[in-house]
Amino acid sequence: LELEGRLRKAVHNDLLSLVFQPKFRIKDRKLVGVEALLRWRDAEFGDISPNRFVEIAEDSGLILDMSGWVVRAVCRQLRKWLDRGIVLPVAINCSGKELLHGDPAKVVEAEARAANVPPSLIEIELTESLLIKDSATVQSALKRLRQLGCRIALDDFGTGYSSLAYITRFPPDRIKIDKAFVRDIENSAGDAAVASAILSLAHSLNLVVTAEGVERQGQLDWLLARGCHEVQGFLLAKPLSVADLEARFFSTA
Ligand code: G
Ligand code: G
Ligand code: NA
Repeated sequence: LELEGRLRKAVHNDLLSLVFQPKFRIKDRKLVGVEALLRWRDAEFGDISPNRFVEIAEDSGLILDMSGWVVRAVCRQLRKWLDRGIVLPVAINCSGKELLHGDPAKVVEAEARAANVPPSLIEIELTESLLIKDSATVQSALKRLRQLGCRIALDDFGTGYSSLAYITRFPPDRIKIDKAFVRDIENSAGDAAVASAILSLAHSLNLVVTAEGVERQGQLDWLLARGCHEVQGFLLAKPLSVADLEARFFSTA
């Protein structure tokens, strides 16, 4: 409860920050986008994991203010990059509560307009668990995001319940293979089978596939050989501050 109060203060006083994890096209390792990940360092408790504080935010109703903060921060960052001629799509994580209780399309539209950035540079990553609640509310929220020009990605693919039915009813632009299946992909026949099935499904539906949690060259080689399009993971880049990201990919020096 004390943490909840501190989180509320952090959200309302701009004490959160974002890091950005690069995504690469496998075949030539070209940077194709970044995923925005929230960070919170409390003065007393230190760094608190988003796994923990996103849950606190959801349970306390803070989640809508928090995701509003994220969308605004991302739009402002996109503007700064565009001003320098950098066109870099940014993915934002979206929790189920945000889709069910909020109006993400309205928030994205307002913030994108305020910052004067095209919504097509924003991708929304949905965790599958929420899609089990395949409600009319979720469907219409997604439809409106899409109409705005946002891309939709299904995150943590393979770990949920309704994934297979879901992608035919609401085809996303991209699916992300959960890192649980990537961890041991070269050695575990089971994980390899799941990843192969996801890849062939995605190929036949013309979806882009991003593999998460790639830490070793062997995993990358496996994925490349089987037609995975993009990778994310510590092998190529961990989540980076804006300064580190720019120094590595956009330094003019
Ligand atoms: O960033 P890792 O670096 O620790 O992130 C842990 C989890 O927190 C991830 O599964 C990610 O989806 C979630 N997360 C990170 N940033 C955000 C955010 O801005 N919104 C939501 N809803 N979840 C986030
Ligand atoms: O599920 P989602 O994509 O939202 O998760 C993002 C989380 O995954 C963040 O906590 C991020 O720090 C973490 N992550 C990113 N790359 C790797 C990796 O190569 N290995 C591991 N173990 N975690 C990673
Ligand atoms: Na994600």
